[in-house]
Amino acid sequence: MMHNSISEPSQSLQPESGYLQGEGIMNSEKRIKHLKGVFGDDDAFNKLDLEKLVYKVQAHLPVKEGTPGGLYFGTTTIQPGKIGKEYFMTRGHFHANADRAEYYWGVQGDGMLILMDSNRCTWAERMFPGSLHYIGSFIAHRVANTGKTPLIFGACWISDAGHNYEEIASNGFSGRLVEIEGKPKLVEG
Ligand code: S6P
Ligand code: ZN
Repeated sequence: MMHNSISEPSQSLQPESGYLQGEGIMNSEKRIKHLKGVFGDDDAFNKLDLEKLVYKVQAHLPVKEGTPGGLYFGTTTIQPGKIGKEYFMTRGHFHANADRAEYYWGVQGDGMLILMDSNRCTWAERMFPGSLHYIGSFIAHRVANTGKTPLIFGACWISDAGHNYEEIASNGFSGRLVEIEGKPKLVEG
């Protein structure tokens, strides 16, 4: 049977800013106070205003978390800034179902996608407007803003991926992205 109906989409995405609007868009924020233990320099961390915004996430989660076969879509905006020499960045995670992959892509600004495999080998890929990143199975991922303007990136992931934040909270990544002589560098740590 044919429905003969034409409707407007329930959600929209502003292509230039990644901004999501419409039904059921989830918004969350991470301020300095939410990121204790994420950055290496505790003294620098303790000097910052606890309410300062580091990043925000918008997401469209159309099916219940854990549903096989669904997809989620999100936009993350990381403010420019550093804690000591380390750039503002996301907490980072493995997926709870660690073999589930994800796409990231750059929308605005300059950044670095930091990746770590299950042998704790860490590497990074440059992010810029239009950069595309396939994050394969068993790879932890976090993003740092290396520029002077907000870094905006998109993400699409599987609804039964879940998030394992505990592994990174306990053991971190094996490399940290710091600014040395004005340039981003991955160092042990
Ligand atoms: C979800 C996806 C992103 C991140 C967001 C914040 O799988 O990777 O939406 O949740 O970039 O990062 P994090 O590490 O705090 O979740
Ligand atoms: Zn993820």
